[in-house]
Amino acid sequence: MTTLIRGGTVVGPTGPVKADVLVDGETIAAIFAPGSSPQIDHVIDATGKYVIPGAVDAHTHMELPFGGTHASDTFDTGTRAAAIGGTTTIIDFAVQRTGEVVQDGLAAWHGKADGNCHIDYAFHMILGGVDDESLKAMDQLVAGEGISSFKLFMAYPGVFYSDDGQILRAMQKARDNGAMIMMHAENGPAIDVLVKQALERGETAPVHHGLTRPQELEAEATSRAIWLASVAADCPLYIVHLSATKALEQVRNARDLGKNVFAETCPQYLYLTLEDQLGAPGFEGAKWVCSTPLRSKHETHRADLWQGLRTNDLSVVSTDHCPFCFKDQKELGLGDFSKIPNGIGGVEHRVDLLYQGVVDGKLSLARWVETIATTPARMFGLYPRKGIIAPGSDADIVLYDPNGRTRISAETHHMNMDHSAWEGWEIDGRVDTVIARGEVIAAGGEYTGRAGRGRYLKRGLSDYLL
Ligand code: DUC
Ligand code: ZN
Ligand code: ZN
Repeated sequence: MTTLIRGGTVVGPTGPVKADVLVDGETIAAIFAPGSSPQIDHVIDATGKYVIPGAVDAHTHMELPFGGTHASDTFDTGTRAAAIGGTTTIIDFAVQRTGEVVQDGLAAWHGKADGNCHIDYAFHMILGGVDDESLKAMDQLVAGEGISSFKLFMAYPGVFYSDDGQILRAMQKARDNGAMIMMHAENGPAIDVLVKQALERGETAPVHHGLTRPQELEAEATSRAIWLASVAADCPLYIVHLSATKALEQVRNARDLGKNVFAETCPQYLYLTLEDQLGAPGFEGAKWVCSTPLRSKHETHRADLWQGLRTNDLSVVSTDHCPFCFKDQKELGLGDFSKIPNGIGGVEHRVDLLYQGVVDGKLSLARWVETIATTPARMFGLYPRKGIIAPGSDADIVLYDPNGRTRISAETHHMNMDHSAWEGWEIDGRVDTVIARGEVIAAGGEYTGRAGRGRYLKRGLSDYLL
């Protein structure tokens, strides 16, 4: 079937332009100047709407085992929510648990996702242990499985943690095979000392999760990761969920030196704070326990992160979607903040929350699209299939209504969570229509997609490799 999306303003990384988009089957066939498109029976009227590439969320954790429980969204519920919010591709993190064969961890992740996704999906691989076997597996995943990025943790000793020697070995391997190393950059052993001392003082409330993870320990780990990557012959390095000014300074300095270093931030760090959310009375703040943590509103983090997005020191906005229900899951940490499962759910809201940055004058339209769609696709080897409205690309298209309004609430969201990190927030703009590989899966508030229509995407290498 051919469909013409007529009368809208197509937004790409180079800016907005009035144009009509012709979709043929699953792909974009052509783009026409207004008034020059052919006669087509099936027309979608995009007058007054932005026509943007389906968004790409490069950081999600469906069903992640964490802290004695599992992230509460399955691939079914999480990708459905993503789709409704205008995200048409996710890259989730498959997990190699410590002691497990990497390929077994990957097979288990395929088992969770296969047949359950509403949108196309790909995987990064978390390495829970770096040794001769897992280093060999990295080559096989890059060459044969379409997995070209590996996440390592400088935090969580005894769980996901890798020491500096392991990190260096994985980086050297990545330098050889073209993969990207993604780093959770927080100094875990130092954090563990601060956590123990806080608990000994009787400081058990959720806010102490943030206070025991000071920005200096994020900056130190970020800097150490950057220097380790330099030693590994400038292995490409991507810092995940960057939250704070001092860590951003490390990334900016490295990029100014021309290093192969990139970073993402997440909506929670752009809007939410240690005092207003994590420091909410009683145990309420548990809803906002995530790592890296929310930062103080009395410092310049949020303004600096918005600026980093404008200057491209921050290249991508992902969600780090890792939802846990308050009841029975977050509650595991009642009386001990260190037992609260870490994570915030937000896969449904990233497109809207970042559009609010456009409304507020913090981002251009082009930069909005670039940070939520084009750059994540390019960063992780999905471009030009995803992340752009161009002939030959998959017809993943969102019609965005700048005159609409979005109200966020646990009562109306589609994620499998009993609360919302954004409860009651009102946002200018609204996802109007979502098209995934040529199929309209959401329109005017009605969802018509289905589990199993999403396909696994084998990824190539990053476009940003030097
Ligand atoms: N951070 C989180 O908040 N949750 C899961 C893992 C992580 O690094
Ligand atoms: Zn992390
Ligand atoms: Zn994460």
